Amino acid sequence: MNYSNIIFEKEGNLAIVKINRPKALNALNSDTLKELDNVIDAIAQDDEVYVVVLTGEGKAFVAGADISEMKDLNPMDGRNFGMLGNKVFRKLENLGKPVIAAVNGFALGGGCELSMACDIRIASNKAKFGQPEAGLGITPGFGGTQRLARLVGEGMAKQLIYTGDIITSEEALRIGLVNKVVEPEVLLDEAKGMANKIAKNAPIAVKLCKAAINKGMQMDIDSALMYEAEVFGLCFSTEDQKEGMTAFVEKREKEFKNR
Ligand code: DAK
Repeated sequence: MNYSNIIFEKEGNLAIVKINRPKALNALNSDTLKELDNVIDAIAQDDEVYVVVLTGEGKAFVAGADISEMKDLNPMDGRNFGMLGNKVFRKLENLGKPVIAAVNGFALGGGCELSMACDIRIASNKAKFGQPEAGLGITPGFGGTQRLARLVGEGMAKQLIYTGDIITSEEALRIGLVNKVVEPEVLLDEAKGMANKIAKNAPIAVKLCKAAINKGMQMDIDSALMYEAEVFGLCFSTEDQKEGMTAFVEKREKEFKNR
């Protein structure tokens, strides 16, 4: 597929995906959501890609769902738009590879929600976060009420969603919405550095860690620990487990093969 609204590049074992509608502050219209859907499928099937970095072109990460497109939707089109977005965000969240959001600027509404569907958020000190939907007469629709509450707690999520306040990346760091804040010039290198560090570990183990955390967070503790034991056991069916432990015992560098 040729992309018009995103840029997709591969660097070694990393995939770099950039939302590329800078004139509209990378607002997510349905064409962009469809391209994202397609690129996530392509990345899922690409055994060379171990980690994904997601960022935005220009001064925004993503300034939300596209208000000009949503404004005149009838209820059925609104439902279809919402279902498309939810499908894409969930696919990203469940992708069997870690996704790091490098949040370069505005991450508002659907943009904040997109960053929260990623595993890790690194933000520029120029980034701004918020869920301003209530001021537009709608509720967050791409998982904001759920993922924000899970990340920062119910009280803080309610404060941000009810007021629509836009917060700085420093405040986002303080409340646990982002993992790290860096200068804008080093944002992408910082995200790629972390991605490459992850990519050096056994990809299947990392994938199972993601599944254990994501699924376990939705379970009671006993079921979650049982699930952890299952994926732990599964690791012993991989060549990379043998390689990792043998290399340790033989005091040599390990060479993982994603098998
Ligand atoms: N949609 C469409 N265009 C947008 C946009 C957006 N969300 N955000 C910015 N733009 C466009 C502006 O219209 C402007 O276009 P031109 O006038 O140049 O043609 C261009 O980007 C530059 O924006 P500004 O001139 O406004 O730039 P400033 O630096 O002055 O202001 C800003 C930046 C980010 C503070 C401002 O643009 C802004 O407030 N933008 C809107 C932010 C926002 O409210 N975001 C939340 C959108 S609502 C659902 C699913 C999803 C959702 C809801 C339901 N269901 C499943 C039911 C999601 C909703 C949202 O995300």
